[in-house]
Amino acid sequence: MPANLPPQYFAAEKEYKNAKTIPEKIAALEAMLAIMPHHKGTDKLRAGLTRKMAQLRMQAESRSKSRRGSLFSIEKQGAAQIVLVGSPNTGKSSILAALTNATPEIADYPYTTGIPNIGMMPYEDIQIQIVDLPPISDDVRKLPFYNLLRTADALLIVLDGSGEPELEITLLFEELEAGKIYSFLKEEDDLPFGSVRKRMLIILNKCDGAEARGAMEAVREVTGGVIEAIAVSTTDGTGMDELRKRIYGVIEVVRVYTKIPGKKPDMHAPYVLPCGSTVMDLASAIHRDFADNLRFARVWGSARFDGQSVQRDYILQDGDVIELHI
Ligand SMILES: Nc1nc2c(ncn2[C@@H]2O[C@H](COP(=O)(O)OP(=O)(O)OP(=O)(O)O)[C@@H](O)[C@H]2O)c(=O)[nH]1
Ligand SMILES: [Mg+2]
Repeated sequence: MPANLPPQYFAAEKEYKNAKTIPEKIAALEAMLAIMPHHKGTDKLRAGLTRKMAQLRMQAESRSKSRRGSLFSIEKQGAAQIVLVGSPNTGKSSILAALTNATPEIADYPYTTGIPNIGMMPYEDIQIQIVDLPPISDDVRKLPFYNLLRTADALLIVLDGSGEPELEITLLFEELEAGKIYSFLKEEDDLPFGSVRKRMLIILNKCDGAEARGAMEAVREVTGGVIEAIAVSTTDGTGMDELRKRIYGVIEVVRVYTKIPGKKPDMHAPYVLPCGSTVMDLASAIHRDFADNLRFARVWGSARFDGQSVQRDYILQDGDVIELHI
């Protein structure tokens, strides 16, 4: 029986063939399995891919064990790499599954996730990489993916809103701080040498029952409201659309579109730059020649009038259309 596979499957297969690391291979296989239609013609193929995935997972696990404490890295893709962090069973994998195409294992017992799962979250015209990690229940320096926590663009702190989220977050901060990873709660001068400060968003999950009443206030008592928090439920979908927006907000980027003089702008593939980037930063991101020879730019969007000429130090806003003149 023919498999009748859609074109997206072959795109994912190409990604699998080009993948250099085990996590990338696993991500591509996950995508292939997710896209593959369910019928008799695909049974054999599905079984083969599932077997391959199990082998890769075992390889990854034994590698991360033998390299305990060494660097475990996942190549950044898309506009930003953000990681889901939290105690066991809080719903990290459920959140990854709700936001992306990934199909991580989800179960009602703790320590379900053994190695990171990766997914891409589409947001309007960009993609954000989300990494679901095994749970944290100890000093993060002991974890094989410790480095990932330090290099990620932001941390999504997942708490169980139906449990004791204020306790969870207090412990989690202690565990992160043991690895010199801080939020923006503490004053600048207090931090020890080698510390990193991470943008964070608190996700109060499982807010679908009466147990979650009062959870938000309890968490705010710990954070003083300095770290943004959102109540969601992956079970009934509460807050999930808002969550996507907040995740875009926490990575603090702007999307800018470029246009060639006399032509229409390319509104499909924005350049994604950190908030506060200038026209010059955009030019450098495009090509050195642009940066070296930039005279001025014209801006549609944030400028006072459309097509206004601006200097190199003009600060770009989300959605701006820019025409560079060299
Ligand atoms: N009531 C309720 N249950 C949820 C929600 N989200 C996840 N769960 C359940 O919580 C359990 C744990 O979910 P996972 O997504 O596996 O949690 P995790 O944080 O990835 O767990 P570990 O990998 O073990 O750390 C599962 O039984 C889920 O069905 C939610 O919004 N509401
Ligand atoms: Mg999990």
